[in-house]
Amino acid sequence: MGSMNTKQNDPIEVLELALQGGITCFQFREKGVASKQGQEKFLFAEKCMKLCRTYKVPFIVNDDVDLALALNADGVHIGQDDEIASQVREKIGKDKILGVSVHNEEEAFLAQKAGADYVGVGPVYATSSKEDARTPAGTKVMEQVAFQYPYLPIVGIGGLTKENLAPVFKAGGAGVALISAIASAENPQHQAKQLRAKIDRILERE
Ligand code: TZP
Ligand code: MG
Repeated sequence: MGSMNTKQNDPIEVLELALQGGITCFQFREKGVASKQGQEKFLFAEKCMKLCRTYKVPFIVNDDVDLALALNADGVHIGQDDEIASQVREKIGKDKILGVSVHNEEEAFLAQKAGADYVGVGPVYATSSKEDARTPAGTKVMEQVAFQYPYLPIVGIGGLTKENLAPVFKAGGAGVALISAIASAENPQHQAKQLRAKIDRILERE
């Protein structure tokens, strides 16, 4: 769930506020030194998933394909260091969402060939939410991937806020993924609502 704001430290509360604010998809990221493991992780993920279901928002598990299957989550998101996308697609079947992080056209080629429903491209800007994040790459790769694979939805990620997300859509992005902009906001519900409104305005103008 990334870093949380200081006011609302309960991630379930933050998630509910974000859902009330209008987020359209949620990715469960429980990783790092102090992260929950085993049954504790399963129960936490299940709680998040049930909340997402209440709001009819897809619940996607990061990295952990077995957890996604055990929970019957809506999908899985994997990076280049995780299981190979084609194998994950085989494991989860055709009906679950498969997202793959890519950093160049070659990785995008392999991801779409493996049946990815969308690709994540980033970090667009600098971020402190991911310890092993690569050098910020702006939107250049996104533009290239959007040009090569016009029907492959691209989600921009990394350091995005409502003030700086417009270039992602200009570059052909279909959406944005954010952690700190929402989770560290004073008021996550209001923040999500403002993000939603900003994105709607950008898309209307296209
Ligand atoms: N992948 C690339 S950047 C990033 C991930 C998971 C972290 C994004 O977090 P934030 O707080 O929105 O910059
Ligand atoms: Mg990963």
